[in-house]
Amino acid sequence: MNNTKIVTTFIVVTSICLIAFIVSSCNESQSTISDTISQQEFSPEASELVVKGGGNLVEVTTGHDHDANLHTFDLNIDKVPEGWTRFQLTNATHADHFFLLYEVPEAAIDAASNANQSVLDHWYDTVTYPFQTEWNPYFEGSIGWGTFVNNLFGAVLSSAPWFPDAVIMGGPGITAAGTTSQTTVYLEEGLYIAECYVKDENGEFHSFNGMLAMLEVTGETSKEREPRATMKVSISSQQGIEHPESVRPGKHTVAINYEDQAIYGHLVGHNVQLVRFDDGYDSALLSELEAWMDWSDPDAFIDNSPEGTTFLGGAMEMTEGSTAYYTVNLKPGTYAWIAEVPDASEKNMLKTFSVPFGRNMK
Ligand SMILES: [Cu+2]
Repeated sequence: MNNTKIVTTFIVVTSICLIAFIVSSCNESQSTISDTISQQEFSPEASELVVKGGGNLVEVTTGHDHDANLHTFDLNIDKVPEGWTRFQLTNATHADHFFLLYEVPEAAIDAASNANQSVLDHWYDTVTYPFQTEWNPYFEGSIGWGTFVNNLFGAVLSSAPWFPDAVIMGGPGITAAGTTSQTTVYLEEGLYIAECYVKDENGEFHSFNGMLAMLEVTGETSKEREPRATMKVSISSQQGIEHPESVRPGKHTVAINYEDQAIYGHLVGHNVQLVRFDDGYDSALLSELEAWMDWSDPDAFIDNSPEGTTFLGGAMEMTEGSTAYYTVNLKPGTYAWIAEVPDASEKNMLKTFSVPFGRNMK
């Protein structure tokens, strides 16, 4: 992926989220004041990801303050040693969320210091806020897509010229309201920022409304070992998603390999998400799901995935050659691997499969 593509992708993503932060006004359909969901609302299937103690575990819990219109990431720690790092995302709100990690470039750290700001505040002011600001007129229908993209590039490359050098590092994929997911990635020493750019119904990205977090990775070495995969899934711009047809029920550690990376029509790259069909699927539901997966559509990527679908996590976008390990407990049923790209099925990036009852595998 060349720098231009990276810049474009990151600018869009980051800006979207940050912008959402500023323009804050709650929607009727959003969560209510007591916005954290009850324990009973957690999906038992998706929450049985028992994590043993020790190692590099970052526990991330989502929150939502209705009055302040704030979406939040609450991390149990803000500093971890270098190496394999497990992220457990517990979604305690009524909206779907993910946790996309970026490695912060040195130039951004210097720029924040020069501006006498924290890195997180500087990222918000120079990437997230301008992204939302440029997005708003497109969302409202007063400018076209091309104008939005030109405005966006002009704004972010001016305020955050280092943004193209922010490297996408994966992180837990879309995790439905009331579920938990776990994804492990390798992090080198440095500063990392995570965001979620699912939208509120008013077109504001969750990152704009507070869903940004920072994590420091120190020079110490983690004791966490590289996970051992029980299943492999790969994604590439040419072949789409490749996955095993037969999958046994039970706990899996899925090695998600990025054979390459690319920029699509929505300005960002491909990633790998697992979605469960609550009561099977038909072509209409697949179409609805596919349409929802395009953040650049003002009517899509809002609040929750279509009724009848539940996102169980996965791996957010990573650079070519990267691998994330995604842990999931698969109950019998029907599922799909899907990338967050426009027209995923045409790209071979919407792949259904089923998990049979018992152990009668082909
Ligand atoms: Cu979110």
